[in-house]
Amino acid sequence: MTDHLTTVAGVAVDTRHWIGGRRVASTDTFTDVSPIDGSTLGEISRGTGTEAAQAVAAAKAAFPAWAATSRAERARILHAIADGVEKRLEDLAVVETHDNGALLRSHRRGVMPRVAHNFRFFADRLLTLDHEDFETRGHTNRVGWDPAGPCVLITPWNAPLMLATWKVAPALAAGNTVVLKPAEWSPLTASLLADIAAAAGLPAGVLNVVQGYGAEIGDALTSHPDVRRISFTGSVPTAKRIAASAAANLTPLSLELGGKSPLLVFADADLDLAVDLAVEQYDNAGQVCLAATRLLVEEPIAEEFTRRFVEKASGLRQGDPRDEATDIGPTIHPRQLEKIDGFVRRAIAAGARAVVGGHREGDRYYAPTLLTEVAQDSEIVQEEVFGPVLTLQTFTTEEEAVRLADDTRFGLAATLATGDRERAERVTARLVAGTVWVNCFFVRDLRAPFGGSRHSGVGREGGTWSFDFYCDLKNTVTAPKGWKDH
Ligand code: TXE
Repeated sequence: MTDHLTTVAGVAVDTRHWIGGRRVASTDTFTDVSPIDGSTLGEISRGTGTEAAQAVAAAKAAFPAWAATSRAERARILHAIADGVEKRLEDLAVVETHDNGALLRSHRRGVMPRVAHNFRFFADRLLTLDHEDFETRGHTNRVGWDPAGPCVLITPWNAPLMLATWKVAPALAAGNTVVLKPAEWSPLTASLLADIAAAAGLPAGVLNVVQGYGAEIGDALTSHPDVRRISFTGSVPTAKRIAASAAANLTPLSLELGGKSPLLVFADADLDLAVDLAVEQYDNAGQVCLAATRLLVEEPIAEEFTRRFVEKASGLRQGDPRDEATDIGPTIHPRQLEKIDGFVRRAIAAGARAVVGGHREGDRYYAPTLLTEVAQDSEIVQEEVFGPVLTLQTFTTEEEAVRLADDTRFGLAATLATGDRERAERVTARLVAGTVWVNCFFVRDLRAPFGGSRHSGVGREGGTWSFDFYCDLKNTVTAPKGWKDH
């Protein structure tokens, strides 16, 4: 053991940056604590402009060779990374749970298998990505994808490795090199990913990982003239800062931001299903950008819906995320708990009623909460809380439901519970949302686009859309004349 290794539940994690195929320490560190019990997980190298510049330089140096590597070889290495993720699945799941407090059983069975799938999917997609040819008066147009160059990928803490690999996998598949900056509250699995990628044979400098506070290292990454793409998942205020910083070089951005998504429950819905969908919104202690935190329920069934919801929500078990029986874990950080509580206190002061919860549970948990009697223009209805806090409003007509659903500055997702197919089509057509789920929630196919409108983001990830973002499209027009062999 050296000073630079920390051990989390028996798993050794290097706390230094990963730059140009080697570990690099900063003189300064920050303390990474576990949301489970506040224990110190490690002293993490705290990067600044120096490490940002080193990492971008390493990504730039590695770019020509990686871009020129055959697609088949790139795909082979991505599959090898997926193999590595699968081999270390338990390590990744355990470390992630200690670092961000989300359920161990979800990490084991859902999240980490999907991390591996992210690499496999984009590796396979790369191999079927073909140029397109058109003919214009005897000239050929050949449209192809050129890798863009070094990419900066900045990720949040709510699903650290999952969201990081949504970006890393397509960026690498497309032939780019990357600098990944994980969130300071959950940096550990990114470090393990660096180990896995190196063991899988990814050349030095193709994937770099730098750690640190956004305010200290972020600008040096996002304003760097050698960076060709920036992909960010996180909050709206940070997205605005990044966009301003990227503007200096007109660096293209992909922004996946927050939401205040609605769940519309119509009187013709399967009520048990609707209640299940509503209670599911407490997953990951509500720290999910897609969460449908605004329940909009048709008046005649509102009372019965609320009764069943309360019954079901009251049965949820909150506690240690390592325990298989736990439904809801802790919030990521005492600061986030404070923020959640502030939202709820202000809502109650403004006249809201807590039908369920409405308070902290000790210093790490927030009780699953449902607030009624909330005004459409109130803070609690308009702003993303990022905690287990739902509001319930009623509507009497489809028209009113659509109006309420769409009346926020976000546009990430919407969920409908209805037994009427025509209604589902009508309502879906009118909603502004990157994803609409009908009688289901959280079903995600990587072939489909994912992203939001308005303040929920810019651009889409997934399928060919990821390649469109991480590549420069080039059209080559070739004449039939001028050839020596003619
Ligand atoms: O996010 P930030 P925070 C929302 C949610 C939450 C709130 C605050 O409402 O309560 O955001 O979370 C990096 N230049 N979401 O403060 O600041 C930072 O280091 C470059 C929704 O943790 O957006 C981290 O890696 N980078 C969201 C990443 O940005 C900067 C998930 C996200 O941090 C930077 C997370 C800068 N100037 C929070 N400043 C979702 N959509 O899922 C910070 N960062």
